[in-house]
Amino acid sequence: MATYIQNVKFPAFLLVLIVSVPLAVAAPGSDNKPNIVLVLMDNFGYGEIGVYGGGVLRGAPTPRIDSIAAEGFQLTNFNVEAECTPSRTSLMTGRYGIRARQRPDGPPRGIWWGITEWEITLAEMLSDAGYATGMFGKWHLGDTEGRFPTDQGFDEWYGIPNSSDRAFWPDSDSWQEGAHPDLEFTYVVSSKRGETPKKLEVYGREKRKTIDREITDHAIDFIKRKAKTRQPFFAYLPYTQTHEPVDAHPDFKGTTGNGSFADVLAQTDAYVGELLDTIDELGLKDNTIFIFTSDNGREGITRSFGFTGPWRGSMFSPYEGSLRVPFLIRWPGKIPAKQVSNDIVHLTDLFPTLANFVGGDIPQDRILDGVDQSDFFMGKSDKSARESIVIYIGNVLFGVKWRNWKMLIKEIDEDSYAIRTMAYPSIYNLLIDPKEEVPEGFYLDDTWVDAPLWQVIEDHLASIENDPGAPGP
Ligand SMILES: [Ca+2]
Ligand SMILES: [Ca+2]
Repeated sequence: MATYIQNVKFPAFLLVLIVSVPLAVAAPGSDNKPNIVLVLMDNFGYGEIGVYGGGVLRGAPTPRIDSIAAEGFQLTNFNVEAECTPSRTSLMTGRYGIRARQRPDGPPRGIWWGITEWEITLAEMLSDAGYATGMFGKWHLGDTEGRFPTDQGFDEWYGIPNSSDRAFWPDSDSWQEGAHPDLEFTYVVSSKRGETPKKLEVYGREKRKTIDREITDHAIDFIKRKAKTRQPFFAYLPYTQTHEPVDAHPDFKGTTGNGSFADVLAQTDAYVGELLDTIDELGLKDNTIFIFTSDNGREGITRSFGFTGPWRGSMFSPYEGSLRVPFLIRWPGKIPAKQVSNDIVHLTDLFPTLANFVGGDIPQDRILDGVDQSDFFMGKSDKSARESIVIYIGNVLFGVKWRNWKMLIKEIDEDSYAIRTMAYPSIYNLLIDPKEEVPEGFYLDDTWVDAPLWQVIEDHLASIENDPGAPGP
């Protein structure tokens, strides 16, 4: 960490654990608890879908995804982490990714990434609250024994353990068999709770075309099976698109006439529509929380075709195009329809918020970074329960957002990915300069923002100092 940061003097006060009293939302008896369907896209920018300025502008209308906004709450300042694994850690644990990987004595490579068994996942919390839990899609939080989804609270899983990067390998002309003992093609796998995942098929470019179709089919089957019981369910769909390679299903390839990305956008909208129709036809609409979001902004690769809307940059950067993604939530009768807010919300907030919606337990023995947004989502408060987030790339702290202000103590060169440590932090007013084009070098009217911005960093670093790190592996 830079000298600049090390010199910060920590305030004497201690961090405050984010612990909330569960709301009495769910009626007694698990059969009255709301079902949860959570769709998580991969490397999917803020600007892809219609209600965020995409859709037809991107060559494919997205009426089904847009309908979630019409029937629910749309956030325009929903923040994630800058890459897959820390972001999925935030979602699953309610803790910033840095907390899962900060232990300095872990193995240097291979094992020490993702989350260890010690972490209490969203699926474990919901499982303990009486939920059936199914995951259909990409995990990317650990691929060794004891760390698969079905070791971490999911009753069943169909999908891929790691990144879709590996879908290139089987089709590569330059693949070298036996190059390293850890190297093997990724397989589509399935497992039940506690089982070793069964390898089904090699995940190559052909499989890439059909896997999101299969994820949808498996999830619909799960939802229909669970609807016959009185047990509430959590269906988690981390789709593999629109991570590269973006390969549309044969049913959609060429259908938009606007290229593979638009075809996949149309495909995704149709699949989300099938999920919504399933919920509605089963009579579960009013008793199901439906969420659509993404793990991080668009791909960083040149010509990868993703779109961040008005925001600068792409994933692996500290800019808004990396951190701000679509977030739509529908729960008819509980969450008011047609709501839009630009207040800051973070992916870590889903854990405590969903825990409060369902009467689940929030861990008391560890630091949670997420805050309970249930009052905000349900219209009982017109303000988000948080005003700030911290920004990391890997283990490096880049800066902070507070209200409409942003401070970067490091910037990144978007061509070379070189990190620049700023002698004077870059300050951006995101309402005046949404694209982060010109740091406010002479913000003489507004130097007061230093105080709240640095306070967020100081509080966060104090909490990290006091955090022993996740035990494991
Ligand atoms: Ca991702
Ligand atoms: Ca666990």
